[in-house]
Amino acid sequence: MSMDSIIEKWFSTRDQKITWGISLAFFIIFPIYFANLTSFLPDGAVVNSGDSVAGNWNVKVTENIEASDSDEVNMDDGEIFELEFTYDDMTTNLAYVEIVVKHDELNERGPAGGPAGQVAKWPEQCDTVDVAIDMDGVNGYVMNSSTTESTSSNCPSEQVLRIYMVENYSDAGGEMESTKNEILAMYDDGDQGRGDWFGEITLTVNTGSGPGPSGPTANRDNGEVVTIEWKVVSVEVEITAVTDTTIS
Ligand SMILES: [Ca+2]
Ligand SMILES: [Ca+2]
Repeated sequence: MSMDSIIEKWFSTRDQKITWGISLAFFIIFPIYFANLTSFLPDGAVVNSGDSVAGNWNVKVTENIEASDSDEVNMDDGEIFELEFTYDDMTTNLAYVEIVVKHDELNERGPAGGPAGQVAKWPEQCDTVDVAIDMDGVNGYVMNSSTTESTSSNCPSEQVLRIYMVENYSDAGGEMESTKNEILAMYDDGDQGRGDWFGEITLTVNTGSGPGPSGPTANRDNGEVVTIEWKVVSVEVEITAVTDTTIS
């Protein structure tokens, strides 16, 4: 088949000419489109290919409190305070849930009076507060970096429990050498942390006393004031190119 007859075979009719014209247009347009793919996408869009731009990016991390509450509870010895809340919003990107439990020793004192009229005052003993968060009603969290149980030691006591939804979470941000998509993935909550949160805060009173068994001469302590705070914290990430960036 000669070249003339090939041309005649493929370009003879009007339809064939149109088909070739369209094909040629795509040959020209597609390389331009793929070379500039990221610029056609909205901010934060995910490109599922290896073509994402790698380089140096400034990463700014902003935390927002999505829900929170606090209670100051007058607890008796052995009393259990039940902490309960529900968080279901899927539109946020959760970093962590933080639970803070605080107490001091406010009400322990020695017995009034005595044989010589003096007040026996033994050293005070800090009460114990145990915190246990039950994660059964929540749809997932990062187990290896989260704290779901805690016990107080000295007074004043502040126990901070954080339950993370993002692996290796840090709010530091700064300059990162990566692709935009990898940076966004680093702060993704994987839809975890939603559901019914439940915790138990238990007070155990400890009372100071002199040597030997504690009796009427021991200190008195009928409970403690315990403050319980919780907050659901989301994270927003702003990624901007560093000037003098190297595109690899
Ligand atoms: Ca005490
Ligand atoms: Ca007390």
